[in-house]
Amino acid sequence: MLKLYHGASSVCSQKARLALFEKQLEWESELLDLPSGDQFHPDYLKLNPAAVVPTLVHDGFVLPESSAIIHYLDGLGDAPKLVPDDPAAAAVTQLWLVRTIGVHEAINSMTFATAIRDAELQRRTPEERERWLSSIPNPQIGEKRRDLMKNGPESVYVDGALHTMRMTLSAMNAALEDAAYLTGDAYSLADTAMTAYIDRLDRLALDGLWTQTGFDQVAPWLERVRQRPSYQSAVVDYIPAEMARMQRMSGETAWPVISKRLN
Ligand SMILES: N[C@@H](CCC(=O)N[C@@H](CS)C(=O)NCC(=O)O)C(=O)O
Repeated sequence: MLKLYHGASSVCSQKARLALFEKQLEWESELLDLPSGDQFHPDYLKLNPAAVVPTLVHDGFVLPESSAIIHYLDGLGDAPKLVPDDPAAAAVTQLWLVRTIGVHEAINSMTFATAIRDAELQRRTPEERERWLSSIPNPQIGEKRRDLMKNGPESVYVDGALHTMRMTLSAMNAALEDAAYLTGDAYSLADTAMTAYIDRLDRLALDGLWTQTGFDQVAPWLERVRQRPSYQSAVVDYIPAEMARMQRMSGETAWPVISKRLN
């Protein structure tokens, strides 16, 4: 049996769920409440010592890392393979999976600088916030979040994220100039890997990162991948309307500052 430990609105959980639905696999859900700290429960830390989601468990085999998970899932079940047969297209698919590690960091920065910051500033006092930040096991991550909480869209981490996203969106745009999907005319695991990240930016009303920068192929691609049934089941069904509204509002407020930082 496949069991996925995941978070409702976490992008890398969405990515793993997209693969489960694309592959039409049966799976059991273990939903963690990340804002409440379920990821630090000692039982979960045995599966994922980094205290992050997602983690896949398949008949006792434990696999963290969303890109490794979706690659593994592609080898299961009877649905058509999402990694292309052609060796070059397969290698390009692999390249997109590797790229998503850096993309994840960028999306994490953009989300913490906007929607999560707004929510945290409302729900914790400065003392509670400091206790939360100091309890983060990896001090580098704690430092990054402290800066994002303090400076929001003016954080230096937003500059880093914008740099990563510019390179990523440029590579996407180039790939999509003469193909419907990232590795050609057929949907592949590269599209599964990238959907949740671009979708998050759009939900944060940061679509100006491609609509105002000449990366014209990105919006139609996002529309295409959103038309797939997997998008409704893996992403939309897990995002409460109020959260969707807050994400958009936070991003809209931050966009004037963020857009000035594009160069
Ligand atoms: N590279 C990892 C990133 C995992 C990750 O950072 N997950 C986030 C959610 S998208 C998380 O669990 N955050 C909880 C926390 O930071 O406390 C992957 O893609 O699986």
